[in-house]
Formats: sequence, structure tokens, C-alpha cells
Amino acid sequence: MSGEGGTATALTPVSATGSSMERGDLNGAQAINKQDTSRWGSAFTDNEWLTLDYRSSVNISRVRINWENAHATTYLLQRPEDNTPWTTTKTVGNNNSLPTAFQQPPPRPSPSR
Ligand SMILES: [Ca+2]
Repeated sequence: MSGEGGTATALTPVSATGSSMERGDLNGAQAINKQDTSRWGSAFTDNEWLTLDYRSSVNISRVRINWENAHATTYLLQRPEDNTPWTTTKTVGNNNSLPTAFQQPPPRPSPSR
């Protein structure tokens, strides 16, 4: 999540949690520590996930993922809505690109309750 165009502000998640770890040193926090020499590595199974926690509502206009060679080819980008299941904002299939970047429309404002 970087601003290659020079106008975007890179958002820094407060924490990152993975659904599993390949090894103890490949935990979710390694994905957001701004060091390209470390990474999150899941178990070698499908349906693994990485959750990024910003501790507050943020507008995300662009997503960039720097994949390791053993990357996912099919995956979803999802975001939470207040008190509802997560919503899929992007479905990717046949990915062979390292890195992968997306332009994301701003998320809808939360409905008033
Ligand atoms: Ca890293």
C-alpha cells in the first residue's frame, strides 16, 4: 500500500493477523513491518486469510500486494461493514503478477442507524 503517484497517503495497519503460520517467524505482523525481507507465510492449505486492523474506519483507494513466489492465484479482498458479514470488494483469479495493485473505489459510508 504505497503511493506511487506521489499523492496517495500510505496507510499503516496497527496489526495483522494470519489464519495460520508456515513457521513461527512467518507470522502476520511480518506482512506489515515495511521490511521486504520478511513476510507472512500461511500453512500450505486453501482458505487461509490475513486480516489488517487499522483500529478505525479508513478509506482505501488503492491496494498493493507484494507476493512471494509461492503466491495465491485466486483470492478475495474483503472489508467489514458494521455488524454485518465481510463484503467482497475484489475477486482475483489466475493471478501471476508480483506485485499486484488495484484501484479501489472508496467504501460506501456506513448507513445511519
Ligand atoms: Ca515484511
